[in-house]
Amino acid sequence: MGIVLITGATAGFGKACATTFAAKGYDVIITGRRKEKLAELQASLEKEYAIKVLSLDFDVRDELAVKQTLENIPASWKEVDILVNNAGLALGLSTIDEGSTADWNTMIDTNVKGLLYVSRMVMPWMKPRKKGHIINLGSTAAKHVYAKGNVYCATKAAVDAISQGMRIDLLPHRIKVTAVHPGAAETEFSVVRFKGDTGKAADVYKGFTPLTAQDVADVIYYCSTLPAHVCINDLVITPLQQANAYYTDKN
Ligand code: NDP
Ligand code: 8X3
Repeated sequence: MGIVLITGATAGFGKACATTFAAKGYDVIITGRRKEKLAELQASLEKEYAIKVLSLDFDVRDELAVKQTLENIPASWKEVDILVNNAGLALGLSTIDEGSTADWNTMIDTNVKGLLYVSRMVMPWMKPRKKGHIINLGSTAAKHVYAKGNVYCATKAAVDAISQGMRIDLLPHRIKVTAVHPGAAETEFSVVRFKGDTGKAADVYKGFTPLTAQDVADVIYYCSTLPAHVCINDLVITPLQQANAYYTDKN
């Protein structure tokens, strides 16, 4: 089938994407910081499906680690057909005057710079092959800013803009770029945002049925199945009860 590289495959959307693409016969490159989660996922995918898995543990914020790790994978693994730029996070919810500069740096470095570092490495592998597909995880937060979401929303608006720029850059090379913008999905996202406070995280999803990681992975996979001349540029997916990033009809 081909090769898919998925960043942030240790949880949530990335893990569901790895499983979904593996089930369809793709070899998968799974990345993340948590080595034990990568090892578990690799073992289960290899057991379940007749595909190959390459696990790479690196922090997308670490430019040198991204470069050295990806540079050094075997040439056959560099024939990446689909890159899912998924690794990302929100940290905290606060007004800017009360915000944590450390949290801002982590979000900007991960969601924006990390995505760029990985793309910078993979795009030159795709260009000579005149084929490829880059799928970037934005968010409804890219489209509308919600109260106290300021910097996280800005990072996702940046992903939206970077996706548009990438599309222009890559059109001559016939490489597709799709930005997928999910609304509220129950993954580890809110536990990370609220720094381990599982009660606060669970409250986010009360009063409506959130998306699951699998819902989002199914949509990402669908985007990759279209004929060579068709590209979904920008796709927003929300739970039925969510109209946009700041309006959800709870109960
Ligand atoms: P999860 O917290 O469940 O998963 C996030 C993944 O990103 C993990 O695999 C984590 O791996 C990885 N990651 C985070 N920071 C880094 C880093 N510095 N280096 C490498 N990997 C990193 O979140 P989701 O699956 O929900 O989110 C995935 C993406 O979708 C994110 O970009 C998020 O912003 C976006 N999104 C999420 C929505 C939601 O409601 N859940 C809605 C819209 C968009 P590890 O910790 O092992 O490094
Ligand atoms: C994640 C969705 O609304 O929690 O991007 O910011 S939201």
